[in-house]
Parts: sequence; C-alpha cells; structure tokens
Amino acid sequence: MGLLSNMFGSFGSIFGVALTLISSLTQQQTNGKSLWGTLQAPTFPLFLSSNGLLGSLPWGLLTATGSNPYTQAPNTGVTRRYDFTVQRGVIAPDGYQKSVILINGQFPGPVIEANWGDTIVVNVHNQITGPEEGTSFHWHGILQKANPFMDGVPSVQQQVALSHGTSDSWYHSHYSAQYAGGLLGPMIIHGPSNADYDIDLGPVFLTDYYHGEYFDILKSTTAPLQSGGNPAPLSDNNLINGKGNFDCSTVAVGDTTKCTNNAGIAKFQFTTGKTHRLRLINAGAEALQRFSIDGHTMTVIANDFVPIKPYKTTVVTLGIGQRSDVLVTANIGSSTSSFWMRSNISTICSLAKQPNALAAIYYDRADTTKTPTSTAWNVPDPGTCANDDLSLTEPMYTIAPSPPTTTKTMEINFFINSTGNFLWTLDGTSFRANYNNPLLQLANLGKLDFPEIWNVKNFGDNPTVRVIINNNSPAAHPMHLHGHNMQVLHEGPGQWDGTIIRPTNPQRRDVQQVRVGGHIVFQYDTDNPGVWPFHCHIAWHVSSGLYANMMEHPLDIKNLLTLPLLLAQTCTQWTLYTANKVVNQIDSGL
Ligand SMILES: *[C@@H]1O[C@H](CO)[C@@H](O)[C@H](O)[C@H]1NC(C)=O
Ligand SMILES: *[C@@H]1O[C@H](CO)[C@@H](O)[C@H](O)[C@H]1NC(C)=O
Ligand SMILES: [Cu+2]
Repeated sequence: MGLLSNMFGSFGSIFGVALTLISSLTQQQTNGKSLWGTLQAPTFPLFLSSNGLLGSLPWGLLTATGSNPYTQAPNTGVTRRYDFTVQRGVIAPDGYQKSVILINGQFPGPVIEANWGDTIVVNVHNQITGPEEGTSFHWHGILQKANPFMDGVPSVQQQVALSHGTSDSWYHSHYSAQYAGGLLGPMIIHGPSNADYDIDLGPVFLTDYYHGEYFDILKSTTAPLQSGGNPAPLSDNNLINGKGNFDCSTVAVGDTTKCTNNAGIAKFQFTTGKTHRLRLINAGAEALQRFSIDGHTMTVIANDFVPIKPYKTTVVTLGIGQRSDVLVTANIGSSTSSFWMRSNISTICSLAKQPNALAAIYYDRADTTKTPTSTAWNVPDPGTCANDDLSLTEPMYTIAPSPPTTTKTMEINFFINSTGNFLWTLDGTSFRANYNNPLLQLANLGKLDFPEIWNVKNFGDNPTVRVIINNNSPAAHPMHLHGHNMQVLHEGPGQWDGTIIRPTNPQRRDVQQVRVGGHIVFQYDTDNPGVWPFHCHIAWHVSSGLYANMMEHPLDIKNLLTLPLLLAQTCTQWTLYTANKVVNQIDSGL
C-alpha cells in the first residue's frame, strides 16, 4: 500500500511535470509561422554584410563613445527591403484560441534588421478583412531625421521608414490599439558596440495579453461609464515571445472548448561560458514589467536606442514601449544547468489577472524536456511605478543639456465628459485625431491654425524645449516622444525640486515612466523640424486622448520639407476609401 501510494505519488508528479514540459499544441497552433521563443529561433550577427564589404564595419570609424548619434550617421547606400502581408488569423498563443492579426503568418511578427545608416523600405500589404480595417506602422524610436512624413502615425504622417540610431527596437501599429491585437515585431539596427558579447539571442518580447479582441476591449474602454464602459481592463496573461501557459479552469464555461492547458512556454539556449545579448522589449498594452533571470546578474548596455555605460543589476523595469539590451553570462552551475527567466507585471501599478510570465533558459547540455527548478531572486516590487533609478543609466556618448529657451509645464489628468465617457487629458486637452487631415501636410502648406482637440504645441523656432510633466491622475504613464530622444533631467514623486540627475550627461531615451502624483522633466534640441507625437504608450490611455503634437520650426516644415509622392498617394487612397465608407473610429485614433 505504502509502495503503491509512493509509486502513484511519483507517477503523479512525473505526469504533472510531463504535462508542463510537453507542449500540448504545435508551434503553428500557438504562434503561426513565428519561431520566436523556440530553440530554432535565429541568432544575430554583429552586423549585416553588404555589397561584398564583408569584414569591414558598415559604419567605418564611428564609435558608440566618440560619435554623436544625432549628427553623425554613416550612409551605407544599402537599402533593405521587406514585404509584410497583414491578415487576420486564429491562433492560441497561450492555449486560448482567438483571432489576432498576423504579419506574414507570424505572431509576434518577423524581424526587421539593418545596419546603422541603411535605408529600410517596408511594403505593407493590408489584407485585414472580416471586418476590414486601416493600419499604419510606426517604427518605434527611429528618429526619422528630416523625414517626419514617414514616422507612421495616421493623421500626423503616414507609412514607411528610414533609419538612424542603433541597438534594438520594435515596430507596431499606431492605428487605434491595433498592436494589442498582434500587429508588432522586432527591429534590430546593428551599430558600433559598447560592450563585448558572444551570442546575440535577439528579441525578448514581454507582453501583457488579453483574451478579448482588442477592438472589443477598446470599445469598452471608451464607452460611456453608465453603459458599462471600463477605462481600466485587466489583462488575462503575461507572455514572453508570444508564449505562455494558461490555466483553462479559469475561463468562462462556454469558452472551455477554446482553451488548452500547457500550450508551451518560450525557451532560450545559452552556451556555457559565453555571454549572451538579450533585447528586452515591453511591447504590451498596459503593464509595467519587472524582468529577471534566476541566479544571473544582467549587464544593461542600452536603453531604448541609446547605448549606455554598462551596469549590473538583477531586475530591469520596463514600461510599455521601453527597451533594454542586457548581457548575461552562462557561468552558473554546469553545462547541464537550466534557469527560469521571469517577467512579472507589477500588480501595484498595472491591472493583471495572471501577472507572472515564465520562460526557460537551457545551457547547452541541459535536458530541454525538463523544466528548470531554479529559485527567483528576492527582489520585492518597490511599488513606485517608476523606472530604475536615473543615476544608473549614463549614455556612452556624453551630451550636457543646454539652457532651455522655453519651458512648458503640462499636466496629466482625466475627466468624465457630459455623455459619460472617461477621457485622459494632457495639458488640459483630450486629443482626438482626424485621419483625413494630416496635420503635417497642413503645416507643410503653411496652415497653422488647428482645432483645440488636435492638441498642438507650437514651439516655433525655440532651439531647446524643456518640458515638465506633472501626473495628477491615479495611474502611472510611460510617456513617449517621437522624433527625439528625451534628455531626462529628473523624475520622482511630487513636484520637481529643480535639480538635475547627472547634469553633465543625463539619461536619454524615448519613453520615460511618470509615477502617480509624480513628475518627469525632460528636454530636447529642436534639430528635427516636424510635428512629433508625445503621448502615453498605454494603448487605452492614448486611445482616450493622452496625446499631444509637439511642433518644431513650422517655417522649416513649410519651406524645407517636401511631401513624398508615395505619402501623397497613400493619403489619396485613404480619402477615396473613406469617401465610400464610414470608418468605425471609436477612439482618439492612435
Ligand atoms: C516574480 O514573481 C515571483 C513569484 O511571485 C517571485 O518569486 C519573484 O521574486 C518575482 N520577480 C520579480 C523580478 O519581481
Ligand atoms: C465624450 O467623449 C466621447 C469620446 O471621445 C465622444 O465620442 C463624445 O462625443 C463626447 N461627448 C461630448 C458631449 O462631447
Ligand atoms: Cu497612460
């Protein structure tokens, strides 16, 4: 009897383990044609060879420390072309079957890879039907110097990219909250390295995940409160590289046939003794993520597109839209070691039913059919909803902020309008887009008189703009500026005390988290004439108006910029399309 129960016990546990090890669904069923998060995922070279120039660096003598990334860019003369077909498809990334948007049949989407100074051309074929929907790609973090038309935000500019900058990023739809439905993928721009490593394992996508369709969630976040509107929905799961398990016993009774347990988690291969580069990307809709790897410290070498002086940590905090490149050396235990990779949604700062994502890391001789048994770092959530300390992240290329020529204070707040809709405001206005009147084109025609709800901040010819954001709302917000890296002078609780963190060389990045009841202070030099979106990157918040347009050098927009023909055509096509059809625009449009 004892023996039997013992055997039964161990059989039970073997069986239990087996259930979590062997994915119950195929990769095709969970992620379509995507290989991200499988042991077959590609690794990446230090740079792409081009025009037979194998062996010589595409960026010549430019370096991460010595070359100003905003004024010096190589011109490689190389164009990298990508063809994206965007379609709906039914997959089950975490075992729960749902309709998503696939790029070339993949979720997450395929990589865009180039060298610093290359030109990237992406041909997007929109085959989204049932229902039809517009789309627009935004090349997150690409500064689009002298090229604001290609930044990809509808009603501001439209479509397709060119590259300046290095390190890692992502592309995503900037059309309503469409990227929460799957329209996203990684972007790797190879540049001069600021730290040595052996193997580039590529993107690690961290995404809060919703079982509802994004359009339904969006409808509910923007609906009047009295008719069930919910501006703060809970995510259902948290995924790494589009994969994760889900406990199907928690789904509604009518939905159980759509749900399969143990869909399978993401796996990564480490080579014993080698140093690996991981490109962490918070590509979610709402959640603040805290990322760690059991037993290993990480060396952070870049934030967003900005290479920084390497520093060691056990946790990296990433708000929506933020990226960090980290190096991890496989030197713990033996060549048969395996460890958990973890990304936890901060439940103090975000709304999640299942906040903890897991993926498995296997050293080269580890048994990849077994789950790791490693123990998590003891790193309690500080609950501030802020990024890791500004003093930690010092850019490789030093830039001291100039004295600002203008300072703008903007408040984040919310209100409920007379029809009961919950709306976010930035500087007193809740933004709403008009897809048919691209602002940049109007400015290009010299028309600078915009409706209040377009929330345009015209900084004229000011060379240096300082912005103080005070967050008087009950949520933290990842604030994202297009067209520039923000020099982040300070962040913290309450009001700014006037001090600057490392005034000789403050942190630069393109998304910065602002705490509840706190502030961020940043500035930028207006070296990029255009109209640049500045907004919260939480999908539901930007949809409900937390957005402004920062205009710089309007005269240059009129006199120096030429509307590209391709863009004029895209706009004409959109006008023709909407002439015959009422576009179902239920949100701010972005
Ligand atoms: C994530 O959550 C697990 C489980 O609660 C915990 O043990 C771990 O310390 C957390 N890690 C981080 C980075 O918050
Ligand atoms: C309230 O906001 C919603 C969403 O932007 C909008 O559709 C509605 O027209 C607004 N109500 C009024 C009275 O302006
Ligand atoms: Cu927000």
